[in-house]
Amino acid sequence: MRRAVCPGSFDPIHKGHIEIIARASSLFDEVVVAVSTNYSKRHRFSEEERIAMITETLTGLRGISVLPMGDGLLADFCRDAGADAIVKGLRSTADYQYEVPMAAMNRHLTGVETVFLLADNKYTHLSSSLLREVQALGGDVEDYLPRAVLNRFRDEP
Ligand code: COD
Repeated sequence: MRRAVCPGSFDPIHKGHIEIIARASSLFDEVVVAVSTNYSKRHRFSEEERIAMITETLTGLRGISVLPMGDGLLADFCRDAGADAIVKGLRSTADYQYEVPMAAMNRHLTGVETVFLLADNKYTHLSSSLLREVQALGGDVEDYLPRAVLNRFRDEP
């Protein structure tokens, strides 16, 4: 049984995230979506809301669980979850340069490997912060966000 962890703050989850998690689920038997929360930062959505939106969105994908990671080390979370790998999406060379030291450090800390999947061309320009900004200023973000997130934005604009 091979288990992967897909980590992120997912504030909120968008179609770039979903595409990477779906591809991870076709490569691994189990995928744990680890929802990180920086307690010194104000997130747009609470940890509970982010977990609820991710769970609702990923219903139907095989072998997925969604767990809070808090603000601890990802390597510790992976060890406790019995993960064989971390799966992350790469959008650009900037992502690559940012991610490589973290992958090396995570491997040093607990031996966990990081597997990088190239982001789909349709979604390389997406980030949660950009989508939050466009939505807050009245732009149309329907193409990029799952229904569960669009409903929350409508309920609490
Ligand atoms: N297309 C494809 N994939 C994407 C896209 C996109 N458009 N946008 C994001 N992704 C992928 C990336 O792989 C990203 O890592 C993941 O989705 C989650 O995205 P975000 O934006 O929610 O993630 P971040 O940057 O908020 O979260 C970063 C972590 C929580 C993974 C990181 O900070 C972390 O590991 N924190 C734990 C503390 C720790 O262990 N620190 C030491 C590290 S060595």
